[in-house]
This record gives sequence, C-alpha cells and structure tokens, in this order.
Amino acid sequence: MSTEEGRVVRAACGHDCPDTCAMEVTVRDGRAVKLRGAPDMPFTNGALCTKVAHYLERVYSDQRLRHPMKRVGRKGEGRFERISWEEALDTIAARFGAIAADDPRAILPYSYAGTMGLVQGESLDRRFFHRLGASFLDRTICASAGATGWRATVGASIGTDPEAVVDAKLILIWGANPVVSNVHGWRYLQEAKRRGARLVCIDPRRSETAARCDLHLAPWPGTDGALALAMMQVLIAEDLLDRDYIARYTLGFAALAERVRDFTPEWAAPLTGLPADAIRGLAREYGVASPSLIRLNYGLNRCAGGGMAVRNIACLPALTGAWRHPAGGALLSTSGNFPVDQRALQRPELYPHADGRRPRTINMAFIGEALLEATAPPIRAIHIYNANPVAVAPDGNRVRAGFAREDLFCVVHELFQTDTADYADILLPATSQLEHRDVHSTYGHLYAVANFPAIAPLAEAKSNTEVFRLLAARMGFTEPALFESDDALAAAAFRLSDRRALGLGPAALAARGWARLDLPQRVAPFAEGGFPTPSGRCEFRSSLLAQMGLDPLPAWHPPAESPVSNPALAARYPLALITPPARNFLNSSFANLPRFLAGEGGPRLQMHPQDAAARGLAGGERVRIRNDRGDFQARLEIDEGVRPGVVVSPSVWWRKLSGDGSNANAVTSSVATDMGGGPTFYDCLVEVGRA
Ligand SMILES: Nc1nc2c(c(=O)[nH]1)N[C@H]1C(S)=C(S)[C@@H](COP(=O)(O)OP(=O)(O)OC[C@H]3O[C@@H](n4cnc5c(=O)[nH]c(N)nc54)[C@H](O)[C@@H]3O)O[C@H]1N2
Ligand SMILES: Nc1nc2c(c(=O)[nH]1)N[C@H]1C(S)=C(S)[C@@H](COP(=O)(O)OP(=O)(O)OC[C@H]3O[C@@H](n4cnc5c(=O)[nH]c(N)nc54)[C@H](O)[C@@H]3O)O[C@H]1N2
Ligand SMILES: [Mo]
Repeated sequence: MSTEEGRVVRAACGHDCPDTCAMEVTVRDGRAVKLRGAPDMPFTNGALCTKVAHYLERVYSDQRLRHPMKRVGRKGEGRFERISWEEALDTIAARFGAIAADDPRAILPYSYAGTMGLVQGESLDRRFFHRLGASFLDRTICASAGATGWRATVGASIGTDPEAVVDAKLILIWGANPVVSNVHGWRYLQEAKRRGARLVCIDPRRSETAARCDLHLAPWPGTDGALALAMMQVLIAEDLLDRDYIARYTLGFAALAERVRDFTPEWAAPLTGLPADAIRGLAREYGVASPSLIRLNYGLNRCAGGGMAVRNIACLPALTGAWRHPAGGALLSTSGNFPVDQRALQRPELYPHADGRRPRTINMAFIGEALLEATAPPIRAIHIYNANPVAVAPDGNRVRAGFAREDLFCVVHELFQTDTADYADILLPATSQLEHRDVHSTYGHLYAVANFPAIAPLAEAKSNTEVFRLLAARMGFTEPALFESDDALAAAAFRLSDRRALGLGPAALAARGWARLDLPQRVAPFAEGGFPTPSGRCEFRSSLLAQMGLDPLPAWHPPAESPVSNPALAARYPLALITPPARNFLNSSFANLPRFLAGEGGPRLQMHPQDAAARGLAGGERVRIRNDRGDFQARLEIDEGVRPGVVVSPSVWWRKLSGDGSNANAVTSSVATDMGGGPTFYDCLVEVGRA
C-alpha cells in the first residue's frame, strides 16, 4: 500500500498488553515518519495508547544501542567499549562452548515479553537453547498463578468474547485496571455502560478504572479468594443459581456447596476488610443480573493465594449460568483460542535427551535465588533478551547480587542500556518492532496480527532470530531448523489444520495485516458446556489440582503478608504495598524515554490521609518505603482513594533513573504463589517514613 506521504507497512504492537494493536507505519526515504492504529481493525479501531502513539520516539531515540559492546568496568557499573559483531559472537560462542562441554545446563536463557511476537519471542531462541541442551526457563513472572487457577476450573485460557461484552447488564471489573492496561478493551466496557450496564470495580485503591465505575469495593490485597467464596455461599444459600446449567455442565456441585457452607459474608468480612452487607449485596446483585460479566485480570494473581483466587472467581459464572449469554461469563485471557503451533516453532526434539542428563528448569520469578544458590550445576552463563529482570523481578536486591557475580558470563540483547544491561559482559543491540518480521496471537481479543519490517535495522542492531542463527553457525550447529528464515517461522506459527485458523495463513495475514479467528461472531464459548477440562465440565472439583496434590475444591489461601495472616510481621510493617503498572510505562519499557518520564514525574507513593497523619507525613515529601528485604524512595501523594492500610507505587521504574538507585522491587518478596510458581508482587508489607 502506498499513499502520497509514502509507503504504508502493516505492523503489530509488540508490547505485553492484551490489546495487541494492528498498526500502519508510513515510510518515506527509508524512515518511518508516521505510525497509527489500523483504522480497519475492529479492536484497535484506529487508536493507539498514550505510549505506543509515540512509538517512533522509542524507535529513533538517541538512547538506542547501536553496536555490540563489551564490559570494561565492574559488573553493574555500565561501562562498555565498542566491539564488532564478529568479536561479540566469537566471545559468546567460545564461552557457551566451553561451559556446554562441561554441562550445558549451566547456561540459562532468560526472556519474557519485551516483544510478544511468536517469531521474535518464542521460536529460534528456543530451538537454539534446546539444541545446546541449556536449562529450561519457567516463564512465570506475570500470569502463571491465575492461568493455573483458571485452567483448573474452566480448562483453557478462553472466556467471553471481549467484543460481545457490550450487552452485559452487570460487569464486575476485578483486579483489573483496563483504563490503563487494556484501553481498547475498556472501550467495549464503556459501551456496555452507555447501554445501561452497572459497573462494579473491585480493587484496593480507586484506580483510574474504579473512578469511572458505579461502585467501588476496596478489599485488602490478596483476599479476593475469600470474597468469591462468600459470594458462592450466598448464591447457594439463597438459591440464586441456574440449577439446570449446574446439572448439565458442571462437576462437583454438591461438594462445593458443602465446602462453602461456612464461608459466609460474616466470615469473609474481617479477612477482606469489606462489610458483610456489602459482600452479601454484591452476591445478590450478581445472582440476579443477566447477562453478568466478570472482567478479571492478573492484578489479583500477584499474591500468595492468587491461583485459588482466580479459581474461586472462575466458579461464579457457572453457578449463575452466566456463560449461557455471549455477553456474560468471565474473561481473563483469550490466548487459549489461538492454535499456536508451539512444537513447530520451538522444536523440543532438538534437546539432546540422549546425553543422559536430566533436564533442569529454572523459575524466572526467582532469578536472584537461582543465580546465588542453584547447584547441580550452578548457573555459569545467562543470555537475556526481551526482559529486564534487574528492574522487574521481585526481591530486587538479591537479583542484583546474583547478577553482580564476577564469575557469571552475562549476555544481554537489548534496545536500550537497561538496569540489566549494566550487568552484561557482552551487550548486543536489538531491533525494534519496526525493524523485524513477526506474527502475533494475543491474550485480549480474537485477532491475529502480522508485523512486517517497515525500516532497515538501525545502525548495527540485529533481531533475536538473527542473533540465534548467527550464534548457531558460530557454535558449529548444522540442523537446518536453526537457520530458518523469519518468514518460514511466521508461516509455522499457527496450526492451519485447526479450523479456527482458517484465515491465519501467511498469505491471508499478509494481505490485510490482521485476521479474526474463525469463530462465530459474539460466540458464547460455554453456552452449552464444552469446557476444555478433563471432564468437559466446569470443574468445581478439579481433577488437575487433585493431580497436582492440591485441594481439589475451592479454598481460602490467605496472603503471605497481611495483618490477619501474619500479625507479627504486620506489627513491624503494617502497610500493604501494591505496585501496579504506571500509565506511562509498560512494565519497565518506556521508563527511560523523556516524554514518559515527564508524564510520571518521578516515583510516587499514594497513601490514605489517615495513614499519613499517623506518621506525621505530608503530601510532596520524599518518603522511604522499607522492609527487611530493602527500601526505595518516592514522593508522597495523599490520596483518599487508597484503602487505609494500603500504599500504592505505580511501577516499574528503572533503578538507575529513580533518583535513589532503587525501585519498588527492592521490597517485593520471593514467596511463590499457591499455583504456577508465580511471584507475589502485591503481597508485601512495608513501613513508610520520611526519607
Ligand atoms: N499502561 C500499561 N499497560 C499495561 C502494562 C503496563 O505496565 N502499563 N502491563 C501489561 C502487563 S504485562 C500486564 S500483566 C497487564 C496487567 O494489567 P492488569 O491485569 O489489569 O493488572 P494490574 O495492573 O497489575 O492490576 C490491576 C489492578 O488490580 C489492583 N490490585 C492489586 N492487588 C489486588 C488484589 O489483591 N485484589 C484486587 N481485587 N485488585 C488488586 C491494582 O490496584 C490494579 O489497579 O497490563 C498490561 N498493560
Ligand atoms: N513491582 C512490580 N514488578 C513487576 C510488575 C508489577 O506490577 N509490579 N509486573 C510484572 C509483570 S506483569 C511482568 S509481565 C513483568 C515484565 O517484565 P519484562 O518482560 O522484563 O518487561 P519489560 O520491563 O518491559 O522489559 C522488556 C525488555 O525487552 C526489551 N525488548 C523489546 N523488544 C525486544 C526485542 O525484539 N529483542 C530484545 N532482545 N529485546 C527486546 C525492551 O527494550 C525491554 O527492556 O514485570 C513484572 N514486574
Ligand atoms: Mo504481565
């Protein structure tokens, strides 16, 4: 396509966000001059968020890494010297080769969702590390607790069609902040509101979303599981049920009824900090409204009971039969609708199972511990791409200590010199989304989106796939799978034999840049059961959890750190800290660029006036937030919208740009969630004082 302004290239926003926008890039004389949301893509609807609307500032930032470098200073100091790609690749191949000769499991790939693309995110990189026999990485840092709780109940990451929600009459927005973290999804929720839906937000603070809802309930963090149990108790005790739906399409109702009998609103009130009447009122409203929708999100899975909380909530629409309606039910993620061909992309058979070694898996959420404590074998080399663990991983001071190990060989492949990049031995320049090929599924809607390179790689930047192809050659590997082109990888991304992928072939995607899954419009996925669980039913009694040795029934898993569950700790650190995404950042991405730093203005801590008065603190003061794990500083904002006892610090700041060399993850803990081995970012007691 071409206009008088230049050539128009189809692209996808690569960032970790449920909206996965389709974009159009206008290119003139080899330079991207304009970028906009694709007007023809229904979910994107021609609009981009506050960050990606300015994506060209990121692409052409003078902070971009332009050539490979090697470390000349101490680890973490961030002093580097330019080298050639030849030298960089030779150095990496030599080190990886020597370590692999001993035990390849001492090498660890570390990546997350810097780009969500199936090609640049999870294809050749996996093939390369499989062939090498490196340790596996369990990618748990965001969603694994909630995803497991959801899977145990519903079967797969499938829920209400986000475009169908406009006809809902009651919407519970639960542990989600779509105004900030799912803006395009928010448009549909707003449309529902315009058509008369009542919106209820369940969030410990009056978030940007809560402020726009009809009702805001502010529970203590990490107690949503108790709230959902009490709602079930009311629904069952007051017979606000769809008995026909329960009989036909669910498993274990009698056991569930028995289980929740004592979980009354009066039981949940002191745990959640919500009045029993408010809980009962919510349950009654939920029990009669139709269609009713729960938009939950991963905000509520970042606590010790996060898996069970999501599981308990996921039971609710099966009790009321809300799944019968296209606009009803619940939505956590849509990713399970996409027939992504992971075996074809990642080629697990390249792993040298014949060498007699047991594969070893490292949990990314606890990388600090792994670097400091893993034995058999210790981690001797780490290759980081699509991630910034020194800023985003919990218990950050331990993470830093792990990366500071002089004997650790650290490769970082990045667009920018992040906190993590400062610890690199070899630092490689990466391409932006406009400079490489990709194809995307998503977790927030039902469209696949293609990404074509609009411009040539800047300076000496190379894409992830290109680096792994070059490294494979340097290592002397010869398997053709290690050298496939990006187009070939993109073509392998979806199982085209799956009827849902009818329109996702490479030619179809290239033609328009995006395509909807071949599902009926406004589909109600579980209107007639068909849950992708082992029983085919919504499992109140979960066979998956039984198999994992966990309680097969909904249960109460308290937070690790709260006044009720840990009074001794709360005596020293009485405030619960949550650190949700800042509107101007995307995790730690964008948090180095002038526009977005100015937008945030500096690290902030929001506190209820009552808590501030008790500490003699005033708005605007610089405060220190601390616990036994560490501390960080922020400017205090007095905010009536925060639940007393809770403090909020929008995140994730780069440590080196925060003013005190620290950030919120200096205090977050390395306790794991009840399911899925996830981190517990929002399960964190602190005390706050003047800096
Ligand atoms: N602008 C922007 N958008 C983003 C991101 C970003 O960093 N910036 N990050 C992206 C990523 S990786 C993800 S995973 C998603 C995250 O987006 P969401 O899944 O929406 O999760 P959070 O923003 O972490 O939390 C949502 C809300 O949950 C609240 N919350 C915290 N603890 C609890 C709790 O225990 N119970 C309840 N009920 N609520 C709680 C928080 O105050 C917050 O307002 O957003 C994506 N979109
Ligand atoms: N305290 C606190 N901590 C959190 C959270 C929180 O809410 N509070 N949220 C957590 C969540 S939900 C998540 S998902 C994680 C996110 O953690 P990460 O996935 O590590 O996300 P980012 O911090 O955005 O870092 C991604 C990096 O990848 C780089 N990148 C982008 N594209 C490419 C590419 O094509 N190639 C290469 N080589 N690099 C690329 C970017 O420049 C960026 O520096 O953070 C978690 N940390
Ligand atoms: Mo995330």
